[in-house]
Amino acid sequence: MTMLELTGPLDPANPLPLYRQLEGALRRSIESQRLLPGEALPPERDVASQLGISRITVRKALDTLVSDGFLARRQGAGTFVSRRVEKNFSRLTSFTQDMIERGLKPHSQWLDKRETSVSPEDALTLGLSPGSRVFRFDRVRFADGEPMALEFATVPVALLESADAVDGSLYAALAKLGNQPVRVLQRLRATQFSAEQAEILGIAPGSAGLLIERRGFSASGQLVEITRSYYRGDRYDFVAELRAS
Ligand code: 16G
Repeated sequence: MTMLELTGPLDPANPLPLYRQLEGALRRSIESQRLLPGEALPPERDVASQLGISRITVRKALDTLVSDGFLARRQGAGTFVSRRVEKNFSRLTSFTQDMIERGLKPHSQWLDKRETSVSPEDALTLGLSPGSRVFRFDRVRFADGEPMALEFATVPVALLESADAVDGSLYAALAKLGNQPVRVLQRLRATQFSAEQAEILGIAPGSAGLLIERRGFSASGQLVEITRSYYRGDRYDFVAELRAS
């Protein structure tokens, strides 16, 4: 499909500036899935010549769509429609499940994986005595090779065979001993990624994200994880179905 077919002609007589018209037209194409996640846009100069507008106008429209998370630029490869993931808050799932259900391939990069003494704060929450042993699992979480989230989990040592029992999925490892969470409490907070976090995720410092602190309880009622997940705001939509009682 050519750009003109996709966006329709832009109108210089319209009081809306051309870059805003282009931005709106592309946004509508993405929302209506005429442009699909992962699809590449033509180079900026081609978009400009197909629509008879300047490259600066094209750049301005694309910049806004990139910062709003509709498009993503990849160094040397061009501009692509973002793969946004819908995270459903009415279901208890793991990152691995979320990605597999969407046909995306999950993988993790370890920042830290070790056995250590519980922090005084986590000891209170987990109901452990000071000095108790816990596993720390700090990871960057990827979908199809793209960093999506940073995750920091604390788990009492008694609930897993070893730290190395967690290779891909923490929940799969917990489930082996029947310790997977069946109920969770979550606290959500808006966050801005620090320079260090942003570098790990390959995004601009100060980008918006969502911090979710999850406390998971097993079938026996034991607290099995305290996990802080920092999800990229430009990759996630958070949805939940709620019913009036
Ligand atoms: C999700 C959970 C996190 C859990 C992880 C396990 C939220 C907000 N957080 O990211 O608490 O530790 O999944 O994923 O949903 P895994 O089984 O793939 O390691």
